[in-house]
Amino acid sequence: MISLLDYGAGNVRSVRNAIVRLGFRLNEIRRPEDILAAERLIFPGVGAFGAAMERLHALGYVEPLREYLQAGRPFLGICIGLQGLFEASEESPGVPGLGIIPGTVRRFQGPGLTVPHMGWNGLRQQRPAALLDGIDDHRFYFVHSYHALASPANADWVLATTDYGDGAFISAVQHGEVAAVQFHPEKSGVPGLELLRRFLVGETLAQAAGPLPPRPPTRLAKRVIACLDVRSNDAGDLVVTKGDQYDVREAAGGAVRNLGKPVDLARRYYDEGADEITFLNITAFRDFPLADQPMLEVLRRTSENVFVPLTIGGGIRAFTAADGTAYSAIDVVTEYFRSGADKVSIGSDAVDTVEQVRAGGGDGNSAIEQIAHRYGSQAVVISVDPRRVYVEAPQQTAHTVVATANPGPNGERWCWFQCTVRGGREGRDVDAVELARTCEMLGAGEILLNSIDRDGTGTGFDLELIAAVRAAVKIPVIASSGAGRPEHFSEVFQHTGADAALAAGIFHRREVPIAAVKAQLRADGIPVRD
Ligand code: 1PR
Repeated sequence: MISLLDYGAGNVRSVRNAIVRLGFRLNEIRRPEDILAAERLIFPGVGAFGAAMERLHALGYVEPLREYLQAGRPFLGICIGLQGLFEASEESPGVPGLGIIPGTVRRFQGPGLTVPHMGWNGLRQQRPAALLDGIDDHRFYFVHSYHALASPANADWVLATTDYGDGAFISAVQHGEVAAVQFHPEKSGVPGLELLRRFLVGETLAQAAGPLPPRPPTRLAKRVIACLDVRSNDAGDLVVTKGDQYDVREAAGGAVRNLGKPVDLARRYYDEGADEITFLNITAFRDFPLADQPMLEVLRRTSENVFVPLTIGGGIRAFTAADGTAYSAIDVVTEYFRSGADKVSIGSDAVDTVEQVRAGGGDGNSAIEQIAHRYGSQAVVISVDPRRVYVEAPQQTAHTVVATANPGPNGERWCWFQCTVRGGREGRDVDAVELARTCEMLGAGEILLNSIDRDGTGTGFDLELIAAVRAAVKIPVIASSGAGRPEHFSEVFQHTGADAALAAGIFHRREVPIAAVKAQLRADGIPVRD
């Protein structure tokens, strides 16, 4: 019997799904005494260090948890579940951790370093241990802004380190039956599930083999993301569709293009090696998203079988339903997280928020701020839908302009990138650079950067747009729109510093397999997850 310490702070559905998929039954910890009664305990921390510790205190869990850990009983911490074992964290000064491992958790920093550390990175196993032996040469999925450092005082705990920025941080610890990992095994595909299985069956103790050979530094992989634009077709069925420059109908006024069933396609992309899967509910701006039960069902069914990160976007904002009931953006995303999402993406509402902030009307209560506060910045993606606006000279606009190698219709050599809302239907007086910067300041954790000009064209990503936004923020940027060939992915990584690249049409139509994209990246020396 496996006990799950769900202290109600976020999405632990993925951990649950992975455990159930591995054939185990789950026991929920509901009272402090359940902790000491547990046989094997999993602590999947989410959110911020301070919030997690405060919650554990409020629930009366801290003392029994310490007792359980000090007795060396079977334990697996995940992410904040690792950080909480330390004495303190810079994330929440003054809030003590469980104090089982000596050391303070620090924030990543460094010139030009993208934070959070998000994506697939490797491990340098420090000593033999059945938990990792033989799977330590795979990459695992990380998402965190804070990290623990190895020191002489905690040397006997360190099982693996991972390189990021200028140094290495602790990515796995183990002491007897107590283990914890900074990455998310439940989101790390087959090797992640294997690690979980080993913990669940009790195959975790160190083997008697000799010391391991030194490992080369690890590298964060560039992510390849499959995107499913989802909406109801004219018959009312939820389908994956795909537009050309955001027009998803076959011909003017024709039927909505139908490229497959969302759950089946997501499963296919997981099997084919997608590093993440994104669902965009593209017409959710019209209706209240929580009324869209089929979409929630898609998420639930996908998360049962897909063990890489899932993002969902569309319609995330505060909403007043027809009966007058007011829902906050938190109500909407809580339902998405409960249904299996790991991240949510906000489009139109982010543009409204940036306009308000610019006008001095930011009240600290935007959807971005609320969600980042409650679920952590890493869970908040901003989906940007920009369109080029050409100008003859930079002085013609107050927006951030770029000199373009693709001149406008009248030979204009400059352009800015105008944000739109409602699926490109309405342009606003906000540019993509300002949007990205302001949303980062408000707490967003990642930018999904589309391009209406390039969407569905297969002519390659808009490198000028992506480079401009990438240079403006420290959070990860996902390049999107226009991929037509594997070479386009290498190009976007080499020329813009994007952290991930997303495509839709070429994958849906089976024109380019994900494996071909990764083979190209590998051939060009760009790190990818196998
Ligand atoms: O504004 O918060 O309700 O969110 C709506 C979301 O739906 C936004 O993320 C917006 O990007 C998306 N969306 C709205 N209308 C469309 C449309 O196509 N008519 N899709 C739409 C955006 C763009 C990409 C696409 C890439 C790659 N789709 O996500 O997948 O361009 O395509 P390609 O590889 O085929 O070129 P809100």
